[in-house]
Amino acid sequence: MLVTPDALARRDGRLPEDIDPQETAEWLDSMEAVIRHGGADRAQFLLGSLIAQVAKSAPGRMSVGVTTPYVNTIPVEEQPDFPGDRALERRIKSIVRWNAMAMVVKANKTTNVGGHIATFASAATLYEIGQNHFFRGRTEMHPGDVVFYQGHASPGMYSRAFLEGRLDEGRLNNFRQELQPGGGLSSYPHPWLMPDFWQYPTVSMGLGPIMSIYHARFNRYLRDRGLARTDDVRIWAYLGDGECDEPESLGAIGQAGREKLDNLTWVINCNLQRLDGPVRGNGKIIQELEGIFRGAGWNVIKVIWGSDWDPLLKADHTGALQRRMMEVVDGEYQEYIVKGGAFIREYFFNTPELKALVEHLTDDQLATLKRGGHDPRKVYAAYKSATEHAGQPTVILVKTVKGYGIPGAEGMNTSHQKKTLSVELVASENDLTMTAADKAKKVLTTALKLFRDRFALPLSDKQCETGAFYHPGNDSPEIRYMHDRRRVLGGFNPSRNNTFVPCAAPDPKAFERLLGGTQAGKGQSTTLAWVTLMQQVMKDANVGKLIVPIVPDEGQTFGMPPMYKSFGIYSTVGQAYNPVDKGSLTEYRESTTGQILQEGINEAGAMSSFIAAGTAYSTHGVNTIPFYIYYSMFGFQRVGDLIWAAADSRCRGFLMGATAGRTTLSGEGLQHEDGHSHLMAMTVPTCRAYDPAFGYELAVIVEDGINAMYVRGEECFYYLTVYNENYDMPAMPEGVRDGIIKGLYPFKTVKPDGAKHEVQLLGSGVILNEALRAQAILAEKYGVASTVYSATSYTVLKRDALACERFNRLHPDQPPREPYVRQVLAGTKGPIVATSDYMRALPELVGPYLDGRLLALGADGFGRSETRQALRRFFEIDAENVVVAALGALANRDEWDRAAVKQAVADLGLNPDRPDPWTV
Ligand SMILES: Cc1ncc(C[n+]2csc(CCOP(=O)(O)OP(=O)(O)O)c2C)c(N)n1
Ligand SMILES: [Mg+2]
Repeated sequence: MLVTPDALARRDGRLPEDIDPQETAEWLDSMEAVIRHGGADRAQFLLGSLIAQVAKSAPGRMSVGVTTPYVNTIPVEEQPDFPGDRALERRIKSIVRWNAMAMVVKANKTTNVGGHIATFASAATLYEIGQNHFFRGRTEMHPGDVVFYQGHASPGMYSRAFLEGRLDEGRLNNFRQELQPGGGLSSYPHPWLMPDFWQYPTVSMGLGPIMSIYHARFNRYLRDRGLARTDDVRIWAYLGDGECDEPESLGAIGQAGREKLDNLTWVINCNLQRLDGPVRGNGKIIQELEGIFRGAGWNVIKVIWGSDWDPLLKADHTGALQRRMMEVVDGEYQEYIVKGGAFIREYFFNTPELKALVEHLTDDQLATLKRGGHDPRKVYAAYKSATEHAGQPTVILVKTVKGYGIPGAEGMNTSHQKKTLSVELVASENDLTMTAADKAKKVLTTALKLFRDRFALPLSDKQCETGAFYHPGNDSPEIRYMHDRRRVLGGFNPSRNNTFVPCAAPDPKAFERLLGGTQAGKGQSTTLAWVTLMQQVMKDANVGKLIVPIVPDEGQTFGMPPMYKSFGIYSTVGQAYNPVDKGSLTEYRESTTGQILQEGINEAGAMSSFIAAGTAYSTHGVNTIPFYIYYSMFGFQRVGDLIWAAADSRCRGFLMGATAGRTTLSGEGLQHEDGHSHLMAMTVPTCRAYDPAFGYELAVIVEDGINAMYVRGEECFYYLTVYNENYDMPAMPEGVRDGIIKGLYPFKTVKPDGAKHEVQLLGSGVILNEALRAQAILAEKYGVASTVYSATSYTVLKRDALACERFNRLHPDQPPREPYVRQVLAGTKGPIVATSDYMRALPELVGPYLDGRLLALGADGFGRSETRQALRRFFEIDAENVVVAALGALANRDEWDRAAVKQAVADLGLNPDRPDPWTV
């Protein structure tokens, strides 16, 4: 016997037994009468009053349900007329289905590039209704709606674009083969690879959903700050039901509810399946999601049953059908798809009363009773209602069949991975005259014909057999209709605005304050230098208003509160309370025109805001410049996939990894001390990462970064680590600007009288100070000359060196290019010792270009709670260790005596026999 959720709930004691069914029936009858005469609102009112009454008598015992019955939210009487030509739209949809399927089947005939058929098959109606009636395209007057398309439904979008004349057959033939002549099509939505087509990447599950929420919120920000007109822009996000298990998918829905983002519509394709099997075999995903979303303040619209079910529900006078709908679990609904009409009659309509309801229907008719997501009228009604709903975001929970109409795939657990069509050909199985290849061909061609017949496609047997793409011709009614509809809606979607209008450059004055350094004894950290810089740049006439500072509840750690007061924290409702620190210089001031996005403890949300702000140059033609500042450990490590998505999105802006370094954030320990984010930054192709030591370096990098991205139009974003250690900031020396940006420049040379030996010392970030201290010890104690270099970016140096190496390799007959790091260091003398608050692997990136001279020290291993000095000694990156490393390297070149190095180890207090720091 089937264990229903209700039965389970009773067994667990969550639902009481019905001890008086007669009384229950009377109550239900009265409620029925209320609905008939007073409508649903009256019923809701009475229910509310009843609950209040019970709550008074039995305080704390009452809980109000957050789910509604397992039927469509919009009753058939309230369903609007369908405004389109249903027959024509069905034909268009069938052609889109065919080409989407053919694209994947074709690609996998001769390659193993993969692709998905079943997902779009289940979602075709959901997208076609959007395309014909809702999604707006970009015009001069309207920036277009932003649609986060479900990533692996992409063949459907390409197929439609082919009919629209935007992609030619050659591109379709090269689905998932992007390097072919004439170009191909990327597997999933990737703006980096198809910059005039896709707007946002989605296929890493959960990222599309969270990005869509923060995008919708950022549109409010743009409006309230007078930067763009966004009221009329709708954000649509298409998700899978399995995708809802990702924490990022549902983790931010409270934000959307709280902020009343009625510019946001989510469509969750509840085909009840994910990759391996059912999403909630033992439960009901639609009911579960309904409760979660309603609790988070969303408007929930369920589209469960197609129109064929309307008369059955109407005839269901006792409510038996509705109860049965509720009691069957998703795993069993999936079985109905696979087992067919007779099975459904036997097991779904499992009582004489239910069987009587469907006795006029044949088994075939039972098998094709549609789910709501395959009924254009139901989907249209839901979209219309969602777009007209004010004051809340809407989620539309749509029930569909995975692999709808695909022979061999419908409802099967294997449907997600299907890359071809198949049917069982029992007759030919034992036919010894056929080869395996012939059989496979026959299976496929038979299945293709079945597909054609199911969707009434005007294809000959021959066309069918070859799996050719089908285009009905530009003058056909289908194509004309498509174009008409898209014209009315403003143009094609997806479509990415690929033009960039540069900003006027910021006034260099905004950066000058940091160039002069700090007064002696009045040190500053690079984080505070950034706050100082922001306060100047945010007042700049050209870019000030465009700056979007983003922070996840660490503003106090970073010294930002003065910014709260002067620039305000953005809030859609302003500030409905008096902040406790009102009137102080650091007042926590919220305002509808506030400039700062304070995201709470939510790095993923903050990163999504960064993406929305950093891509507004494309979506809205507004060059907002995000500066997202966070604990550097909670960036690449915690939300690395969103950073990857930012890069794919062609996002611009500055990521500020604060409290950086494995030894500088003293005290915090293993979880907080970052000694590797720069290595991770290197993995993101459009990320330019810097580790500045001084305020002036920071100013130069930020100024050049703004100019690079927003004036010169370079498509990248920056990652800068800033530290919380205070020290005197020197004034900028002459002639170092170029070196700061290229990643390396000589900062200070010390040559004691009579020095015979020389070393080169590289330092980065705060640890440059240790290199400087080492320089002094080397000079004073050992008479060794040295030059200290500030290595602002090993990763920038590395990329330049790679480009030179590659050029030289492929152009052996041309004058070789010299990597910048060699231009600076190849002509110098002696060993090169590098130290930083990051792993050794970071400086070692440039090792191959330095003739074996580089010796890197670094903070390899887990951080731990200690003082800075103790940690620097522990990781062997401090001045004393640099000195020993330099002397040892000289000894290796026979320029220093080994015994003298041993003596230095003792003199400088180092313990040579402790274990490797990365092992403890
Ligand atoms: C973060 C992440 N994990 C895993 C995957 C691999 N993956 C792609 S689609 C899919 C199943 C999707 O199921 P569902 O969300 O229900 O979408 P449907 O295809 O059923 O519409 C999985 C596991 C992924 N793309 N991203
Ligand atoms: Mg699914």
